[in-house]
Amino acid sequence: MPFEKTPGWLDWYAGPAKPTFQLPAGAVDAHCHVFGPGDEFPFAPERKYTPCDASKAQLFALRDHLGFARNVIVQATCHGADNRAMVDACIASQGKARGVATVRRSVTDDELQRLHAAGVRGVRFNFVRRLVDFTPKDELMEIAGRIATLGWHVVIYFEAVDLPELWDFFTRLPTTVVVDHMGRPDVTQPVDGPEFELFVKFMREYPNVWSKVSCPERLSVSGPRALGGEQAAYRDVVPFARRIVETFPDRVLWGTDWSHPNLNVDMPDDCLLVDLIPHSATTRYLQRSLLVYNPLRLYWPEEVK
Ligand code: 0GY
Repeated sequence: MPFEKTPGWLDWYAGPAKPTFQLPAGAVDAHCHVFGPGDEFPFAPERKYTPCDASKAQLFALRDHLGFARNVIVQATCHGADNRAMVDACIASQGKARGVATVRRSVTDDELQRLHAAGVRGVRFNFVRRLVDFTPKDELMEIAGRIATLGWHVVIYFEAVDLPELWDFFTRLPTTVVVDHMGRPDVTQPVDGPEFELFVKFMREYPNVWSKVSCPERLSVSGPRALGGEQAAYRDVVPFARRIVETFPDRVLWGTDWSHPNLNVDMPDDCLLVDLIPHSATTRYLQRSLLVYNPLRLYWPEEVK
C-alpha cells in the first residue's frame, strides 16, 4: 500500500441502512468527496492528512443506495490542486456528477476549459487552518475573477470565529459564494446568539451568498444517538440548519460530506444524515428547493427553464 492512513483515521461506514425519509425525485448530494484510490490518484505532497481510499464506484453505490440522482464532488485538500480523481469521477458519472475544483494562480485558460468540459462549475477556497496553508488573498481574488467569466462560483470553507476577519474578502468576491457547513457554527451557542447572527447577516446582506446546511456529524456535540420522538440524532444542529433553510430557502444546498474526512469519533451511517433532512426542511416545498431546484440552478443550469 503506497499511502499510510493518518493514525486513528476512521474509515467511512460500509453497509448503510435504507433511509426512511423519501428523497424527492432528482435529489442531489451537493457535497461529497472522492479520495484516490491512492495508487491511481496519489495524494498531494502538501496534504495535512492521508485518508482511506473512497473511490468513485463506492460513491456512486452510496448515491444509488440512498436514493440520490446526482452528486457534486468537492475537491478535498488531501488532493491539493491535482483535480484528477475528482475529474475522473465526474466524467465516469456520465452527467450525474459535477465538480468543484481547487486551482492555483498558475492554472491556464486551457486547463480551466478542460475542467469545465469535465463538469466543474466552481472552485473552493479553504481557510480552515488545520487543512491548508494560507493562500494570499490577492491570488484567490485573481482566480475568482477568472472563473467568474466561466459562470462558475466560489465555495468557501472557514470556521465561524474567522468570519469577521474574512468578511471584507468574502463580500468582494464577484461570483455566487457558497459557504460550506453553515460556516461551522458553535452549536453550543444560541441559534440567535451573536456568532450565528453574524452568519445570518452575511447571507441577508449579500444575496449572492448561499449555504450548505451540511455536516451535522461534524458540528454536533449531542452526537448521533437518536433518542426517539423529538430527540433526533444530531438534534443540537437542527435549529441552525432549520433557521437557514427557512430564511433563505432559495439559497441552500445539502450534502452527505461522504467520506467524512477527519472525523475522529462516531463515523455516521449516511442513512442517519438523510433521515435528519426533514427536521431542517420541514415541508415538501423546502425539501425540493434544498435537494433539487437549488442544486440544479447552480450545477445544471442548462436544465432549468
Ligand atoms: C469537508 C470537511 C473537512 C475536510 C475537507 O477538503 C478537505 O480536506 O473539506 C474537514 O476536515 O472539516 O467538508 O469535507
